[in-house]
Amino acid sequence: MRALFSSALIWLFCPCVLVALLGGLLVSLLGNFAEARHSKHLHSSRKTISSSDLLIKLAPHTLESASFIADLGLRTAQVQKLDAQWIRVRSKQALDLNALVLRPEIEEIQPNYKIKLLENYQIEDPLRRAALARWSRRSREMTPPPALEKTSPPDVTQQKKEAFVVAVLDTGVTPGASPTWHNSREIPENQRDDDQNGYVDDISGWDFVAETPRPNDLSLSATDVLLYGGNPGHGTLVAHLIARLAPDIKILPLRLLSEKGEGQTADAIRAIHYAVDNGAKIITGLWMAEGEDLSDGNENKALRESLQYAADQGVLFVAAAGGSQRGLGSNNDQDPHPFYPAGYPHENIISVTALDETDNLAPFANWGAQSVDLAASGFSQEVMLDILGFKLNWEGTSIAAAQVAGATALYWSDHPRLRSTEIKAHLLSSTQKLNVLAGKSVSGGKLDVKSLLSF
Ligand SMILES: [Ca+2]
Ligand SMILES: [Ca+2]
Repeated sequence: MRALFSSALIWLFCPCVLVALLGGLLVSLLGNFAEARHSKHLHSSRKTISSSDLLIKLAPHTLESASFIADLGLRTAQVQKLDAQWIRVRSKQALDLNALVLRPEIEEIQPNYKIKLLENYQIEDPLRRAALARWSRRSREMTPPPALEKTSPPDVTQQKKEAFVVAVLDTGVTPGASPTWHNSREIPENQRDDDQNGYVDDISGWDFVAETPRPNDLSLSATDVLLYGGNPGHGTLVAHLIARLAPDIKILPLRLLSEKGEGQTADAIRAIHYAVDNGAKIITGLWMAEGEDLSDGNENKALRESLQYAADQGVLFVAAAGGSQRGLGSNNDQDPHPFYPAGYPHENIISVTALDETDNLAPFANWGAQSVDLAASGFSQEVMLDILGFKLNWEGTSIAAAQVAGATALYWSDHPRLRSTEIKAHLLSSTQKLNVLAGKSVSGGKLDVKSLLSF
């Protein structure tokens, strides 16, 4: 028995020594790396420092130099341009970060942080889940319907409204679920990038997950949907809600979340730039991004800079404040514990939380006197995905945020000369003040569409 115990102790002890040795080695490596960081504004997570999927910000005018990449010793690396300065570098070989960070051409390095859907809905009824699976299979092959021929030419006001674009950065949108943006500079299905924007045949948005011109809202396999619910059309629902409030505007679907509701910072950056560069005035981003942890010195600077790009171009970014970050019934004040992008200080971000049917804060909803702008209903009986052939009740801050995006689009398309800062100010000023939101949001009120439209 004693021998058995000793033997067990040895087996326990050996791995401990090994772990300690490896840990020491890791700490030493990280220590060297941390020293380099101080001199180069390196933004990296200690947990993911060994990541071979990195976002690198190059000094201006470095990007065109292909020899620079070869010079780094990244011959087997995949390099993808994200914007004017940021690139994504994926490598199967270990990257010598200490060498990279010393290069004068490199301004920043960070991991390609994950993003994920805030609220992934579950459908309890197996019959409805089966219907969803059938719909998902159809959605996979669907192409957008051709633009409808109108019997009479639209008047000037109507044309202006139809030119107003809201980009839905989400799980995709099922074709036909909402009026869809059309890229008139691109010829479909000729395998050419006619408008030279970097995307081939992108006539109605882009799927950044699968790299195809069909940003359709997909679900998991039929089995997964039946067993687990899968993605029950989050992006389609968001587009549907926006179009219900603003039926004349156009939805630009950009799929950056997979059917599991997961994505990455690199695609968020590309999608934000795509939306801004193709004329979207409002972007919805109802997901959360990893990487911001100031206590650990981590920053998702790449995402922040793309949101600043949108701000500089006068584009609003509607974000869901999220919920249940620390569990139901707990303190959901996100001022001291913000999550992102809703919690960023950018002036163009509108952070929305959810109310229940009785105009109380929904029990799951986050709030924040400085970080949450306003509230809207997150428990709508009217909200349903009727394209599925049955009614669904949904809840969450995504629903609230989608309604704010729709109302803002309706108002802004009526007042196209107003700047984004004015639109946001009018939105917040026109809210219906509620005691439950006093001290828990910037405006202290809930979305009031009628009041906003008469502002
Ligand atoms: Ca193109
Ligand atoms: Ca083409």
